[in-house]
Amino acid sequence: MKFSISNLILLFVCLFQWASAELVYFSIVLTWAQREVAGFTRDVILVNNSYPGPPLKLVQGDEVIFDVRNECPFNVTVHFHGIEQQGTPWSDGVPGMSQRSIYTGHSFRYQWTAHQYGTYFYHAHHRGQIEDGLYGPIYIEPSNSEERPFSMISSEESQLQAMLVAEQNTSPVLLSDWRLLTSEQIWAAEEASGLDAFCANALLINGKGSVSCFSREELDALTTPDQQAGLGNQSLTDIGCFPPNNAPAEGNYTHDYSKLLPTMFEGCTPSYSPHEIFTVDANDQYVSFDLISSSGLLHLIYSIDEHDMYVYAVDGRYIQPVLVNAINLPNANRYSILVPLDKEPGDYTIRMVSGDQQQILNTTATFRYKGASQLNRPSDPWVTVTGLNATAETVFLNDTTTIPFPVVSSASVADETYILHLDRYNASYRWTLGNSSFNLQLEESQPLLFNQTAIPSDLIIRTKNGSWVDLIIQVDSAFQPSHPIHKHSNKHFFIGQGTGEFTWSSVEEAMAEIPDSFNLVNPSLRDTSATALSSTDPVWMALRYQVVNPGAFLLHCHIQIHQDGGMALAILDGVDAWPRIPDRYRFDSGF
Ligand SMILES: *[C@@H]1O[C@H](CO)[C@@H](O)[C@H](O)[C@H]1NC(C)=O
Ligand SMILES: *[C@@H]1O[C@H](CO)[C@@H](O)[C@H](O)[C@H]1NC(C)=O
Ligand SMILES: *[C@@H]1O[C@H](CO)[C@@H](O)[C@H](O)[C@H]1NC(C)=O
Ligand SMILES: *[C@@H]1O[C@H](CO)[C@@H](O)[C@H](O)[C@H]1NC(C)=O
Ligand SMILES: *[C@@H]1O[C@H](CO)[C@@H](O)[C@H](O)[C@H]1NC(C)=O
Ligand SMILES: *[C@@H]1O[C@H](CO)[C@@H](O)[C@H](O)[C@H]1NC(C)=O
Ligand SMILES: *[C@@H]1O[C@H](CO)[C@@H](O)[C@H](O)[C@H]1NC(C)=O
Ligand SMILES: *[C@@H]1O[C@H](CO)[C@@H](O)[C@H](O)[C@H]1NC(C)=O
Ligand SMILES: *[C@@H]1O[C@H](CO)[C@@H](O)[C@H](O)[C@H]1NC(C)=O
Ligand SMILES: *[C@@H]1O[C@H](CO)[C@@H](O)[C@H](O)[C@H]1NC(C)=O
Ligand SMILES: *[C@@H]1O[C@H](CO)[C@@H](O)[C@H](O)[C@H]1NC(C)=O
Ligand SMILES: [Cu+2]
Repeated sequence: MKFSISNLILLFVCLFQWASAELVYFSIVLTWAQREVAGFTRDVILVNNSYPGPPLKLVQGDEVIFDVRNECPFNVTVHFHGIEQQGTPWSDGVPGMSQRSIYTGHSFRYQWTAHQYGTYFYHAHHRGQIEDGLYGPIYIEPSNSEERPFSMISSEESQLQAMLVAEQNTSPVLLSDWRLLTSEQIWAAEEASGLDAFCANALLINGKGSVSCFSREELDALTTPDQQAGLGNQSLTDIGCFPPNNAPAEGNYTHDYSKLLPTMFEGCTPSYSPHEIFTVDANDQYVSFDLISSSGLLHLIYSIDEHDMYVYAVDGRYIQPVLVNAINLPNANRYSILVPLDKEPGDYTIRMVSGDQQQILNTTATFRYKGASQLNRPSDPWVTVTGLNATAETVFLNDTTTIPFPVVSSASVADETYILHLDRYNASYRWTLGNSSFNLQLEESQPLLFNQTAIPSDLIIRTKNGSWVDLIIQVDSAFQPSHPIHKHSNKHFFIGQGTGEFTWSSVEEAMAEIPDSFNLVNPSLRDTSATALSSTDPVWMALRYQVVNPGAFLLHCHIQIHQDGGMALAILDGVDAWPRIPDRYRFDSGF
């Protein structure tokens, strides 16, 4: 048999593809440099000279080597949000937990296997650096053996085919908020003033957006009744935010307002930067996007004027598809959507607005049908600039009721229960998640993976391998935002929630009295679950997971200033089956 050159090239390409499906190298260089974002220049963490970072694309089953070289004038680490790190707890990227932080001029090699499929993202996990722009998408193409949920949308063959093709061509959309100050400026001002800096300056879609300033009259007219209830006789600041001297929002602590910096709570200057344009082809019938919230502060409500969205995956896992018009994304959650391209061809506005009560903030992008001329009218919004329904028909995703596809069952009874109190701690900007507040300095202590007693014991819970664990997150005080609580390593079930104090000692006991507050039949499966807003009463939520991956993993709020302020807890999963750490990870923080 004789090989032609083209046959040889084909053979080479096949071998190369086979080889690259096994082991993927991805290396990034982090630098700290001035960039214009949202129309304003500030220092930003660049990933290979870009903000946001480049996407990492994998196929389920791939092994990844992810090298980080730190050229920033400060320590960094990189975490892979939602990646379970099964068997590789040393690659989770959390300083003081799984590694020492990477200092200037050093590199670190993360290595893990993509056992899961779907949408994730990598992001900074050292101090507040996620708010300095260190994040990028991760997409893991599902293997063919994973059943798709699309037949629940349509049973028609041509439709199914169009949805499969749309999924193959899916693209990530990074949604975020943005501040004009760096994370260290914000943290220093919080420590000096005693205040929780809960206002952003702009919202961004794929790193693009502008700052809009509403007039006093516009702001007063937009202020919602719920906001007015919290404001009393005060008004929103010129950046649409609650003022720093608002008692309900900041709690009853002493403050030094003279230590605030301009733009933290007020000081609006408009900018006019290009926004993102998504071009779609009506011939495709559907387009798929993977929405990723890399927001540091605000929940984000996302909608495409006049269009429906089928949400078909959440946090990197298929769900029974749900038809909605708007999604309120808690920080760090991901939603994959299929959008039917069945509207009059033209330009439609994509609207993203703050989903949090403390601030009115918005941005836009364009959803453009390829080859079409402009609509001869503005497109009709589903959602108002304050995050309310703009029509009687608008359907919001109900985040707590998404059903995994296929349904996965959780144990009916847990082996271990931890009731974790989430509250302020001695200052507006300090927080607890458990009995104590996790001091930010502890990030520089010996990693718990190597030394289980490196930090105070009231910041640690210890679980047994194989155990089913219930985490009851009890938000103790009223007037709290929704807290997106993220558990590192494997996913958890969101099994219940309620108002008031969780007065029982276990879910089993609570279920005997309030069964309707729980769902053990087809609960949502997540890596980040948000507590309900608590305007007037305390609230609680119950999360259940099985310990399958021994290691030191953080549980924390994904509102970055809350994590900085101590809303975090170390979980030593599987202390009875602790892993043997490879020497290269144990003894060195770099190579
Ligand atoms: C980032 O830059 C480095 C050094 O220039 C290069 O080797 C690497 O391939 C780049 N990574 C990506 C993801 O583009
Ligand atoms: C930076 O990281 C090194 C190595 O982990 C650590 O010794 C040092 O304390 C860190 N420095 C700061 C300022 O966090
Ligand atoms: C606003 O209300 C507070 C008490 O709720 C009161 O102390 C203060 O004087 C009021 N300020 C104005 C300007 O009315
Ligand atoms: C605020 O705290 C002070 C000191 O602890 C206390 O005297 C005061 O009653 C508190 N005020 C409110 C409104 O809770
Ligand atoms: C925010 O919404 C207002 C009112 O709809 C609009 O005029 C403004 O352009 C929007 N801002 C951005 C940055 O899109
Ligand atoms: C928003 O929804 C509520 C409740 O369904 C409805 O009463 C209201 O009319 C809607 N708002 C608009 C602007 O249609
Ligand atoms: C979501 O669904 C749950 C369960 O049906 C319900 O209790 C809750 O009120 C819904 N939430 C919203 C915001 O509609
Ligand atoms: C926080 O406040 C509590 C009770 O008021 C007090 O016992 C504790 O010492 C304070 N902790 C710190 C770190 O200030
Ligand atoms: C573990 O950390 C504790 C607390 O810092 C320290 O006393 C102990 O010496 C450390 N153990 C090892 C083996 O380094
Ligand atoms: C918090 O304190 C309670 C009561 O002392 C204790 O049972 C529980 O284990 C503590 N939790 C943590 C995380 O230390
Ligand atoms: C931990 O428990 C899981 C689930 O029972 C099991 O599959 C795994 O082998 C255990 N790991 C170790 C190291 O014992
Ligand atoms: Cu929080």
